[in-house]
Amino acid sequence: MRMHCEKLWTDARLLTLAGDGLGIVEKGVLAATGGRILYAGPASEAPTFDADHVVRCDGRWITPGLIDCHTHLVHAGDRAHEFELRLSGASYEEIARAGGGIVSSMKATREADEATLVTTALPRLDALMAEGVTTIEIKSGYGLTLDDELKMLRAARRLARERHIRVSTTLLGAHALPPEYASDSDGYIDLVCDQMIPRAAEQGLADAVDVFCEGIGFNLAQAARIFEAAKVAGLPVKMHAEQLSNLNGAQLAADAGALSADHLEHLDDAGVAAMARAGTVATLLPGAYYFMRDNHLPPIDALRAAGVPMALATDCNPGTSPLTSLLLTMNMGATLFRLTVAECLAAVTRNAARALGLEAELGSLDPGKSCDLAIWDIERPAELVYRMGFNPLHARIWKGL
Ligand code: DI6
Ligand code: FE
Repeated sequence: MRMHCEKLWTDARLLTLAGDGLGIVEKGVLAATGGRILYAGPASEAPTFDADHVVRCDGRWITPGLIDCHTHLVHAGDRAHEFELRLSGASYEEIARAGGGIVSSMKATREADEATLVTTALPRLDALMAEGVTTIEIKSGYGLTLDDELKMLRAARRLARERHIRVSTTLLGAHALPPEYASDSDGYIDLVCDQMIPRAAEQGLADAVDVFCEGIGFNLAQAARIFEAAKVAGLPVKMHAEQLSNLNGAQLAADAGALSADHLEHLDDAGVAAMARAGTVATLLPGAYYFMRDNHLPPIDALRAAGVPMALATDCNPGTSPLTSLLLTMNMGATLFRLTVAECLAAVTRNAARALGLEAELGSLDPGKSCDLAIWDIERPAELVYRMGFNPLHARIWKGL
């Protein structure tokens, strides 16, 4: 059989991530047309392609483009000074009570205009892209007024026009209580539900809605109201759940059909079971665990045993995870959380796509999916997880280009 294709990568080793495993193909080819994968598999079983353009890979490995499915990439300022304070003994809570923490990033973000938010986010985005990231999720959550949250989301959308990358945006209006609502958290939730969610949806600025369900964030009843408003607006939901304590947020999220529940250090068995039933992805964020010197591990064995799909993401944010390397995130997932190499690789491809509701489009080298690829100068897949601070990316392809 002869078949035309625009682009053909030959002499490649593939990690297709199709199905359940890594999908290793030792002598592979990958064909694409119109930005979509036509074929990815053994050269011996491939049709004979008439390609407009052939790229020889000399045995390099091709994986799906990496997906960072949980970031707060758009924000102004940094918290390096608070890091210094923590090094001399102050706690995250003390710093927050003294007007630092999320509120200090909120002030800087409110003061910044949209263009400044874009300019300051670009170096972080470039760092991720340099390691083969082709899709990124970006949350709002440092504006905490209607206008400032929409401004953050517009900045996130603009990043997608500045660079060759797909951006999935999430409204996280319920990230923290802004000082002007200090004694009226339900009043703030009214603002999120009655204004932020409907406006963001109408303007096409949000692909999902998130809530920080935590003692220092919002309670279960408030999270439930956010989910209800998101449903009315036709937006999928996710949750920052059980990071510092167990509020049974993941169960609420799973029962609401959430795409993912994220962090999960304090998740219990009932939460695991609810997530397994609902097919909610567990998005693990080892960068925050590391940077906060947390020592309460998420229940990895229970998640694995229950078959809950696990994703890994940077959680890139100025306060608890100033991390812009998805490769290092995989290393932390393995070293700190004891994920296997195969689990780490699925966690930044197939399962990360699912955490964004984009599994039909992304996350594996299946025919029909977007031709988003990372081509690596490595001898074996484990090298992508094993090294720390080394980038073996040879080429990055987004939508076939
Ligand atoms: N959980 C976190 O760890 C971050 N946000 C969240 O919901 C904290 C963000 C910050 O400190 O700026
Ligand atoms: Fe986060």
